[in-house]
Amino acid sequence: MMNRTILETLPAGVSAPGYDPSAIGTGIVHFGVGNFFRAHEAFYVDRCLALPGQQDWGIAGVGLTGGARSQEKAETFTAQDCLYSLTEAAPDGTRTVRVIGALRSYLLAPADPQAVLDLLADSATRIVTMTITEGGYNIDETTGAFRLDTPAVRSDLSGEAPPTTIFGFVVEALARRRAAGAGPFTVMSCDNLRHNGDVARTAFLGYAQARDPDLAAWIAENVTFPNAMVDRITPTVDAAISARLNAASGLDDALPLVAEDFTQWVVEDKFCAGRPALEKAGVQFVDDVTGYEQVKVRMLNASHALLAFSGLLLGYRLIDETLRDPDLERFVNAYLEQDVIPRLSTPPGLDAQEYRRSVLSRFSNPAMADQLLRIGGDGSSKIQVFWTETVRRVLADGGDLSRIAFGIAAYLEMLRGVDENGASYTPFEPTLDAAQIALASADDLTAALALPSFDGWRDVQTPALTDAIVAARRAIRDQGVRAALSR
Ligand code: CS2
Repeated sequence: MMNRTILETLPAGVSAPGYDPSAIGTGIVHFGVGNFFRAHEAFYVDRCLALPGQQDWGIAGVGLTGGARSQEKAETFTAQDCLYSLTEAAPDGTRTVRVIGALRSYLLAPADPQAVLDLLADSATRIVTMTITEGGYNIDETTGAFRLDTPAVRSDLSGEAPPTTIFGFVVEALARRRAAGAGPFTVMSCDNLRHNGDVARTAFLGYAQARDPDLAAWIAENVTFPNAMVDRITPTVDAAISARLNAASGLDDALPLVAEDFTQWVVEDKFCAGRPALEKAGVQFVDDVTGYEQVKVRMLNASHALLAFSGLLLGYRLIDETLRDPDLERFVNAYLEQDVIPRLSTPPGLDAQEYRRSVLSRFSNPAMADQLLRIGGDGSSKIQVFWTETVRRVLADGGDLSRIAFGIAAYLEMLRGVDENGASYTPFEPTLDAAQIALASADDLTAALALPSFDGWRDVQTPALTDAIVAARRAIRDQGVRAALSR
């Protein structure tokens, strides 16, 4: 395993952090240390840390889930002094490898909740960031409110034991900071949500309100929740990919990462307790991210999901394969050009057609081997976030429902876990239970429309949309995906 001692003698072609990682302070606490965070936020902060006067902005990572695998992950991070290599892969096959040193420590919350609270309460912590997935904000999609009735939230609210949810940790830490006069920190979501900062605000204030209305008022007054658009495709790294990355870099890294060479972070400049000089590291600061996130979520993420669901059914496993299939390529272009783009308000200077071409070319990057099971995973949460606005708009203006219906049908047929060649795979659906997933296999093709996946437009759902979904499912089952696609 690699650690700090190898920084002096890195293999040729691997860049070291432009600073001494052991001399960096911690100014940011991040919840959810997944691959995307490591290739995105940590990558930008790593660039900042190399600039003069920026050495207080190292990141402490926090894992919220317990269990043996999380324990092992925490031990590996610690054994590597939280260093890891990032390979950036361009479509033409060019690769660069750098060691990222921005992550300064890694804490496992279930193992030591007090250490996490102490860190958050420390006035050196000035920003709390998170990648907790689209479904992680505990929002009821039909009412838009924070759900107080889940067992974990109820237990955290009871205050009988140390917190287990991010809401419990952050709000308890803010209570301590308020009592100690330590001031607020910024709370920043790095998930792919519409108005991710506003969603985070709803969630944390919803929790705080149930705990203590005075505290909630203080948070509303003092804590900022910037909205941000985040973008960098970062595949899952399995043992085989890890071995290939290490063979190419010459490192012995237990946590290697690969990401596309493209990266973007557009952020509202609302940081109540200071921030690193991210604008010098390639981050765009804007007054309003709405247009950027609309384009990102409705074009990139939505078409990603569409290709993942239908590609899995056709027997593909990687996203670049789906775009080499002329039927899928035609279909996703039609979806973007006819269903999405006409209903977007793009930010000034952003050309939607150009964005479409760029997104599809990024998906086609063969150097990435990005997995459809990753992209299509947690589909139930993603559909609500990525498709809802487009579905609502098409329903409202009476547009053609056929492509949307096909996408929903492909999602439900995909949930059955068997492709058209009879090969099985396991869809990853953390928010659905087995009985819900089983609805996708019912003979009654409307039964699965009760899934929460479709809550985002339940109030405007029409019989015409239901009929079109049922017809598309019937066509997929009877004639196959390809025939259903060209209907
Ligand atoms: C993907 C994203 O999993 C998904 O839903 O669409 O992870 C995508 O790769 C990133 O948002 C790219 O920025």
